[in-house]
Amino acid sequence: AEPYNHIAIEEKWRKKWEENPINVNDGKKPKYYCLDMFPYPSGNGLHVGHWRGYVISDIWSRYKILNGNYVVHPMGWDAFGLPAENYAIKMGVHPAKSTADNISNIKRQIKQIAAVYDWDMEVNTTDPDFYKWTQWIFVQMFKKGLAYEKEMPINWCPSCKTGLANEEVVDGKCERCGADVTKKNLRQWMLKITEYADRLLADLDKLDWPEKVKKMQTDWIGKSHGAEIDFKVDNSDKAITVYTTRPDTLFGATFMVLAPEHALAKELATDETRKEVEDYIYKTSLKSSVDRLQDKEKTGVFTGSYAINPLNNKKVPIWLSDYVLADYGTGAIMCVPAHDDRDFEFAKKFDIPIVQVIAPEGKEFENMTEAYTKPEGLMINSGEWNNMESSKLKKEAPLMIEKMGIGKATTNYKLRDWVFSRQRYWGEPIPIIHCEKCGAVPVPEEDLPLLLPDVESYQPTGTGESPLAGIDSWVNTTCPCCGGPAKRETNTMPQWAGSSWYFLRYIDAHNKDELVSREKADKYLPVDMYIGGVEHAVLHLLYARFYTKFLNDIGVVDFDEPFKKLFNQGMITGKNGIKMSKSKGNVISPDDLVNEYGCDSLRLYELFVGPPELDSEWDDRGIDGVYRFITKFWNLVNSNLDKFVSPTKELVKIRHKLIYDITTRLESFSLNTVISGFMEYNNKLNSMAKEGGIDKETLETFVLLLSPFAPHLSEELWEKLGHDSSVFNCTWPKYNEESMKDDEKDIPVQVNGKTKIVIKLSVDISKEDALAAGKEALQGKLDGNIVKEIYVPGKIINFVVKK
Ligand code: ANZ
Ligand code: ZN
Repeated sequence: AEPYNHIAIEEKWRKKWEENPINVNDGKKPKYYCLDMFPYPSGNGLHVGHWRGYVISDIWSRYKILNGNYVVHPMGWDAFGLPAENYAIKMGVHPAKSTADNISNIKRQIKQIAAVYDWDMEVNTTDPDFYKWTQWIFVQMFKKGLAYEKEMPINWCPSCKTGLANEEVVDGKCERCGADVTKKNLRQWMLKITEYADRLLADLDKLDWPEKVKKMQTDWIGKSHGAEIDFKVDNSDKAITVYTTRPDTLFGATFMVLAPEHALAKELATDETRKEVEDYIYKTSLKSSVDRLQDKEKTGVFTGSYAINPLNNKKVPIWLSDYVLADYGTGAIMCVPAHDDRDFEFAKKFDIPIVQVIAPEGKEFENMTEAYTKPEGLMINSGEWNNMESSKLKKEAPLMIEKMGIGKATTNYKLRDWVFSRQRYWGEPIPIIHCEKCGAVPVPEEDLPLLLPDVESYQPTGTGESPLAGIDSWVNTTCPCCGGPAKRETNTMPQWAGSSWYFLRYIDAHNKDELVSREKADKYLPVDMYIGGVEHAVLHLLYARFYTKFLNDIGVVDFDEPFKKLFNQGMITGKNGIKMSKSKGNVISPDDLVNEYGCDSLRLYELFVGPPELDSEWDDRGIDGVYRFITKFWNLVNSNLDKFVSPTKELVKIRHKLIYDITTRLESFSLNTVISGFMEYNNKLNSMAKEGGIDKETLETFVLLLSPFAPHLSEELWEKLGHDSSVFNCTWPKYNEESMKDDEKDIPVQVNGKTKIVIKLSVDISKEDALAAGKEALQGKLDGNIVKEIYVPGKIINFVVKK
């Protein structure tokens, strides 16, 4: 028969799909929006790991097309920001040129995947027609008071020479370049994401997302309930307010700790302690956040002052320590060493008394060697609270404290407002004009986009100002309000600005007047399925949810969650699980593989390599296996074209089982087992074809099921099977439970030759399964040990038993 020629076949069908697209919007079909996380056009091009997510989303899109949907499946470029700019600086090429070059190379590579992207929808975040709307959203936020200016110490990456959002600092290091992050006091543009904290938390319930990602967002938002309690400073009219989630332990508070940055820190020092206190404050200010987080040994200094525990009026010493953070809660804590690990460690080191106030199961400890941190047990050493259950008290104490007039019940969030300015060139200019008379004035909407000026020197300055500050002709302007002289804001937006809303623009990418028309938004949004890597769990995915809620509030869209369902694919790694990277020299480019084996083989191998949600190791020989499968199936169809038989009961059964197995595995995203399923059925069908011949319908069904995975091959075989229209015009086949059933027979189950019960068993059942079924049926009626087990297929089961 004719040999499988992937080059000719794939070329042929690319042309045909271009002439006759397979995903047509006839206005009647239900829409299904399947979105990929769009790539940063970095200079290295795509490797086989990038393919994985795109192959998964394409299979899902084609499956939805076969289920009668019009699938919105767009692609674009996330091209502003640090990754693109750092690459440009490294290569010494202007970022505008390097991003354009990278995009054209990556686009060529993405086209090799043969995904059903609609390139009319393509967006590029650096295109002025696009970032006009990124700026417009900022102006709307400014008008609503959600974008505001503030001078504050922010995270600063000394290597990228820019401020960073909290989300961009991972374990104290820059998420981009890995440098240790320091603090820098800078005037910032901030977005008030905290105003949405409760909605961002509560609405996670609506989402069909991996639990892991929901938990990461929940922890990041970090909502906790507790109390703020006021401690008077002894011999002073000052008071210190602490935030605690464990007001039940108030009687056990034997000292207090303030963050060294706390407003009262210096004031509390006495003549004897002043020098030591000031030294400690200064030393802390030099510490990078990594050191502060990772310091094993607790450090601290006694201020010399005392506070009064408001419940028992006992004097407690006030300390400073860097384990208390300045920007969480009130920056001051009451310390309960008996029931908190950090406080325990601190008390041990500085010899501060430890008072147990919770007794688990009434147990009092003689010498505590570690803190008992559970809110479970009876209160002791706690005055009127003695004998109360601590978990109950933990809930009730905030209101009791409020009634006593010593504090109030509060809720706290870990989430901080979003530091939104970058002191970098390659980003959307923030559309604000500073006027001495009128203050910060937004660029009028009709003047948007505010174009990023072309510059020669785009390297970060490190001065805390972006390179734009050096272009006088651009900076100096007139105030849109009063017409007087004014200066432009020179900071740019972070790389997340465009990606926070790009998925809305795809469906109306050429709209000159609106971000997206409301009519189209109502029809095609939100996203039904979002596919991408898990690394964006709290950055992009949180920001996009915030933007969507804001755009919902101002009436641009009528939904408040952008992504109904989320799938995170795992990474493809090199040998021994090492991440693919140019520096490690283990990058595998898809280009050669596509030439040698074809797109269809590579698509199949991307799935066969392992469970799609897990990291999987690339194995060069693995692709040979899928290539063999394809050729074997190709030959099966071709060699039977002129000798189909009529379907037997056996053939019908296997066809329905095939549909069932592939569909259920695909629906549950078990895509690697879909491919192994195809391989097994291919082997079975090959033997059946040799034994009694094979029917046309079974092979047609196989081709149809295979089409989302290996689209070129399937189209070619579909044509050979006598069809003149695309396989993607078909409907996904349905299985029928009745036809899948195996033939059954009555089998007597005997013990020592006497029939005890008769059961129904499939005629194809294995010996083990038959014996297991026999034992289960006999439950309780077997007294003695089985010494022999007999199964005569289709006839009898017999257990020989000895007492
Ligand atoms: C007394 C206490 C007793 C505490 C006890 C815990 C256990 P979450 O759940 O993360 O909100 N805390 C408050 N502000 C802090 C700050 N700025 N830096 C470091 N720690 C701070 O944690 C709240 C708890 O963390 C608070 O409750 C406080 O210690 C500490 F047996 O107060 B707790
Ligand atoms: Zn003005």
